[in-house]
Amino acid sequence: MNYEIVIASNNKDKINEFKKYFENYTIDFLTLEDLKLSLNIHETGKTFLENAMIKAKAVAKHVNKTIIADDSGLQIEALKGFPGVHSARWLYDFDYTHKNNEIISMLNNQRNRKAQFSSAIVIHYPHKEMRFFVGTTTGKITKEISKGPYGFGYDPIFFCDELQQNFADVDINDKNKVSHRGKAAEKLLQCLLDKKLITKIKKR
Ligand code: ITT
Repeated sequence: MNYEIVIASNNKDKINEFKKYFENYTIDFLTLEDLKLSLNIHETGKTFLENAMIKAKAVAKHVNKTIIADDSGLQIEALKGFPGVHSARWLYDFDYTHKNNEIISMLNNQRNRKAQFSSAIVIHYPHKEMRFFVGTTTGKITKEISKGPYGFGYDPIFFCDELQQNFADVDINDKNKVSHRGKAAEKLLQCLLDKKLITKIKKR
């Protein structure tokens, strides 16, 4: 029988990245939508880790299963780490084309375009034990929005150092190999394998 994990997220793109990352392992992912769970979670933490714990604990009040939560965001060096934990809530009523254009204009004439994406993943087991895993990936903020077909959020303005490509120009598998979420997920995967909660699916 597969191991059931609830993903404590309403972000469909994040959920897709998780499902893709673990597709060859014996996990059945359930989403909040699958569980018909609609929660208004206040992400009041000062760090990605605090917010990931807040999300996991909020869902754990309603579901007695293993839960994972991810809190993530973009940190821009010249803007002292902005938007950071505010990545989702900043200019909340505007779409990402607007937000990405806004960032490009905030960096107008700025030579330092260094940035990183960070992810903190928390796993919360039914017996309340929690473990966390973090990942970062570095890059540069581009001067134009990529028209590439992939990615979401701030991906179209992020040129990844490791891939030497914009995240909007690489598919989900390639992004997962180097991304903040992929690196945190790699540590989570190792933990689940070590605990023998999951195994790799043998291909015929
Ligand atoms: P949940 O809290 O329901 O998981 P969310 O989108 O609100 O969904 P966060 O609070 O973690 O998630 O906000 C992270 C935001 O940072 C997200 O909405 C994106 O705008 C951005 N972000 C995070 N990871 C990203 C990635 O891989 N590519 C592009 N943008 C990303």
